[in-house]
Amino acid sequence: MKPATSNQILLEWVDHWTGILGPDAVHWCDGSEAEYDALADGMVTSGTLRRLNDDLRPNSYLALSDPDDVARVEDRTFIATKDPLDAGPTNNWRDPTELRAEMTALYRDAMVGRTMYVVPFSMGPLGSPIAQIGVQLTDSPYVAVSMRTMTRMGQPVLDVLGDGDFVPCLHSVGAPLVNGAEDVPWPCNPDNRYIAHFPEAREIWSYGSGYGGNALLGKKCFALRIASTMAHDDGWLAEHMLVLAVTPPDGERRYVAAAFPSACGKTNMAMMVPTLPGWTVETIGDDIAWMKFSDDGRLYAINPEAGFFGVAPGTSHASNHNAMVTLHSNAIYTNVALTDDGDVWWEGMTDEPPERLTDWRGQPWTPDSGSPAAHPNARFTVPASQCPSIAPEWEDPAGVPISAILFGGRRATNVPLVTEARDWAHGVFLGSIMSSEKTAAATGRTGVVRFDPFAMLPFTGYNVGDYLAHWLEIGQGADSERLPRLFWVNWFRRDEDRSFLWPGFGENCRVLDWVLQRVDGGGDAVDTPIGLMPTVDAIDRTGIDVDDAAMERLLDVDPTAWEAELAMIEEHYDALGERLPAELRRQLEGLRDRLDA
Ligand code: O2Y
Ligand code: MN
Repeated sequence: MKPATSNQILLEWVDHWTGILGPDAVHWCDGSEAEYDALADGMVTSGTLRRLNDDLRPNSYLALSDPDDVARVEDRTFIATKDPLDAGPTNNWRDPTELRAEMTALYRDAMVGRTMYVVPFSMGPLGSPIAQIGVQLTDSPYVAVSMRTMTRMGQPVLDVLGDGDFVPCLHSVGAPLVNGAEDVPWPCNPDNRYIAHFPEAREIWSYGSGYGGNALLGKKCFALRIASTMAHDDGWLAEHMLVLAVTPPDGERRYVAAAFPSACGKTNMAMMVPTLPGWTVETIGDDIAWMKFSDDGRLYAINPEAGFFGVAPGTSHASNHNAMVTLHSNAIYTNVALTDDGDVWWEGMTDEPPERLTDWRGQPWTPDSGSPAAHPNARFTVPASQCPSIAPEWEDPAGVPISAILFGGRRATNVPLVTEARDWAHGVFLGSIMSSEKTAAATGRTGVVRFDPFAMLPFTGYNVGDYLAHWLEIGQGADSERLPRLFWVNWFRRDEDRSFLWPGFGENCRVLDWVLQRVDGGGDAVDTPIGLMPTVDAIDRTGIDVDDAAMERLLDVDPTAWEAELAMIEEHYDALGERLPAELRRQLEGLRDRLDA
């Protein structure tokens, strides 16, 4: 297939890498449905995909990965900058020259026996002033079709690109088929994985994995790690945030962004079915937000993605009805279980598991098997446009104006249901101390607290101290009246008997209600040492079983418990290194003083 572009830099880059990678063929992806179908058919023939029962899951496929290639590999994720300090203490640093040499040796002839796909993609609606273009070279047809779902992909992207700049993204599964060697369903090279970022050159090189964020380079690698460095340099924000459109009855439509660490229910919240009568909550995005200032001084967000790459286990009509409806067709499932009638299943989808399944390793499975039928990180890849809650304006090239940003985590203790920041700098402080705790599975007791500033710990492509300084600077340069208001939320606080104090899911719209009242200058609040919190009656509890005592516990700030929290924050800050902004230390001292008062 002939490339329909005259972009010389792109053509030369593709030629250069074709020479090194040595593929048998080069395929420029046009992004058409016919191309998607042909690639999927080819993968059904090769055993990479299995077509599901068309009566139950039209136009949908199941992929089972290599058991050693099932998730992002943070220990093999590198930020290569000239100065190690520019990668900072939270990233794995590599010298760019050395890393390029090491990886080029691996890339040599890495695509022998395979086709190299040239995948032009746009992160964000085509032509949006907030969008950016990338081009990924990959030898994985699974990646090529997944990129069609997750991004705007193909010829229209080349048309918009013209002679402009793009982010070069290089990917190989690292499994050449030398001397006509036979292929396997999921080629990869688990002993030699590299997910490398070169922020100074704005380039991504990935090798050895065909899975998710390691291989679909538009997502975490580009839209977060590389984009965060672009955003730092150019005065915008690339964040690990969902975006919602919220419309109260007879109220103004508002847009709320929310950062939660991985595995805190972001996709569920993004597709929330609100329980308050007359409210609508609609989805703009479920994982990543790019936010830029517009001429009116407000921050406008786009969802740079076009699809959802969500965790399947735990997704059900009870936990996320809109996701279940989204998944009715045109999906690729990876590492879920297969039913006898050619449908998919995963833990949590139904109360009772089917009597018999084929598990994610392709083995017969029964409820007595003693292992999960679906891998805990099993995924679905599905177009966002199919989501019943998708907002009509989700592809507006101008983006949507953000009124509030929530910072969340999963904390059994100490962190109240909702706290409003006093001002932008205080909000940045709250974002910097976001944390989650893992329940120790064996005991069900409180586990280790892991701080995850802005839910960006694995995704900031540069020094975390500089990242936090950038957030502070965004506030300094803006009209404070037009900035989003910042809030800290925790749906996961538990009672002494370990039960959750707050019902969560669709009931979280009650917290959104208070948040939007605050944005509008209303909502009853009290000043506490950690920020502004709702009075016990400020959040509408009509129709839910949360009594005053539970609400008091949800909003409790216990100075003794917070002494221990302060010590943890101190330690967390020490680990963030020498570029931690002094302002955040000042904020911490302010908190200490208020707790002591
Ligand atoms: O395991 C992977 O490769 C993907 S991780 C992921 C996927 C979608 C959305 N968020 C995440 C994440 O880790 O935050
Ligand atoms: Mn994520």
